[in-house]
Amino acid sequence: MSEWFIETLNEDLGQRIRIDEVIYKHTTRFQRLLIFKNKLLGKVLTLDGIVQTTEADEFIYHEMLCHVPMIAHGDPRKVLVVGGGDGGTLRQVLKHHSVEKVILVELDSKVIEICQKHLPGLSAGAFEDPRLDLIIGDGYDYVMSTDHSYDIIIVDSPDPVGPAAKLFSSQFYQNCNRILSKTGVLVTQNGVPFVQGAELLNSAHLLSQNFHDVTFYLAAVPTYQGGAMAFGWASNFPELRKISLDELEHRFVKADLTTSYYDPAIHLSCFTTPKWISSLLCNSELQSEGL
Ligand code: AG3
Repeated sequence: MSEWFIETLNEDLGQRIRIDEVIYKHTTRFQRLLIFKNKLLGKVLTLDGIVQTTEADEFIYHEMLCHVPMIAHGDPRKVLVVGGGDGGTLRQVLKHHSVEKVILVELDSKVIEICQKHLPGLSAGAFEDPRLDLIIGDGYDYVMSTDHSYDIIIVDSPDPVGPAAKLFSSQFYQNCNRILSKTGVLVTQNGVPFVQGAELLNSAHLLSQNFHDVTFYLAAVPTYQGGAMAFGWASNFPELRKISLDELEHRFVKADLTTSYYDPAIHLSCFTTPKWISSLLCNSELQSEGL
């Protein structure tokens, strides 16, 4: 009899993944960590019963979370990563030679430790990079209190349940805006719209209250169940979304990135959302105008 991991994100729809071998299981002060092996997915990291990343499809999520804002910016030097203790985001960010400093603020040091040990390919040495300043602490508190400014802020968080919920709040977004450089951009993981429509709407509403240019872009990550995932995009510099394919190609070649999902054509097309998502977002804009 096989043992199955059953995800608990949604009451009405779920996914199960066969546990071929439990690699690590531990409850920290903050959350339940589980790493297991699956034939199709490689090692799977789950937090509090929700798949965070897998060896097989992490590249889609991490490349899209990082390269879309960074290539759009063109010359990102200072980057803030909130969460992302598995190191996947950090590895992609550090691929950009323009980056001088990355601050990564992770709440749970255990995530960093066990991912480096059991999922070493995710960070691939990124935690050793001299451009990194690692802070073990609450990303929310950091954003509320820092005076540094950032070209790119990446929120690589779990879903808005439990300790991560405040990373989806208006106060948090307001302070992200405060510490963002003039041509900077904030990106967030925003769940899977088909199963988490309310979360998307909520973020759209709160982001629009705090930034001039707000939208979402999409990528289908197989183990984030229910269809394409939405990434939040918030800036005060709409030009970042008007970069031509030629220019994107030029920047991509110059950045000399090795990628398996991201390329300039994907960059342009990921901002095209299907009609039902666009209407959802339209409604949320109407709501914020009414405030
Ligand atoms: N953070 C995003 C997990 C999203 C899971 N949510 C979902 N399936 N709706 C993952 C951290 C990877 N660095």
